[in-house]
Amino acid sequence: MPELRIFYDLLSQPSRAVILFLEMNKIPYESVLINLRGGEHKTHEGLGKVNPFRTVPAMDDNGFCLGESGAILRYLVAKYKVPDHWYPSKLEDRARVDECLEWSDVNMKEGASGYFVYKFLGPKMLGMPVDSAKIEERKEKLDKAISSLENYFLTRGKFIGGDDISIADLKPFGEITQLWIFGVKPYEAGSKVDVWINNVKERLGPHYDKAYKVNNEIMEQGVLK
Ligand SMILES: N[C@@H](CCC(=O)N[C@@H](CS)C(=O)NCC(=O)O)C(=O)O
Repeated sequence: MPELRIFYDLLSQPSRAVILFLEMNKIPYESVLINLRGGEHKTHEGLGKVNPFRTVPAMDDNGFCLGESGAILRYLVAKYKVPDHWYPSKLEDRARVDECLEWSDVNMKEGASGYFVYKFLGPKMLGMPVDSAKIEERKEKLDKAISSLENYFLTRGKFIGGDDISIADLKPFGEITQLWIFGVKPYEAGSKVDVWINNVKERLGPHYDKAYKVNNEIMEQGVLK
């Protein structure tokens, strides 16, 4: 049994980032599935011990417990000595990756996740009332974040960190593709964001299908339409 245990739900964008990284780098781990829609994160005893904030993803590496996908990804990079493109050792290149990760956690998350929750998940699955002002506010943030990707973060190469995939691609990719569940592609066809999304998807290969299994099932059921 691997020493590394990962608590996750594939419906969670940051969980998918960690799972995709582990799968891409063939790092053995034990899966601990936490059913967010069933509210399991609130009650699961193991998750509470590993992450007092009770969010996923969370990690228990032989007793060393950690939350926050960005911290988990950086920890895994250092521990498993993965190919350099994932988190470049060159100072400036690494700083670019960090810049995007920090930016995405606030800006892309507020926009994409916020829009996802206020427009779809909340009203359609969680019984939340429709709040038009919030929907509008989050859509504006989403549009601004997409524009920042288009005009800043995607101006240096095929991927955010340059010519190959890095952990900086995984986070915003997960946020934007979450919106596909209800048929929204918040970027123009043929734009840099569109091309980058396809590049990341292609680079992830068969791991993409595995990580998006739950999203694709929900999409096929049409429950969020
Ligand atoms: N910044 C955190 C976000 C973690 C997070 O909020 N995860 C969500 C699922 S996407 C969650 O567990 N929500 C449960 C809750 O907030 O109670 C990360 O990147 O790991």
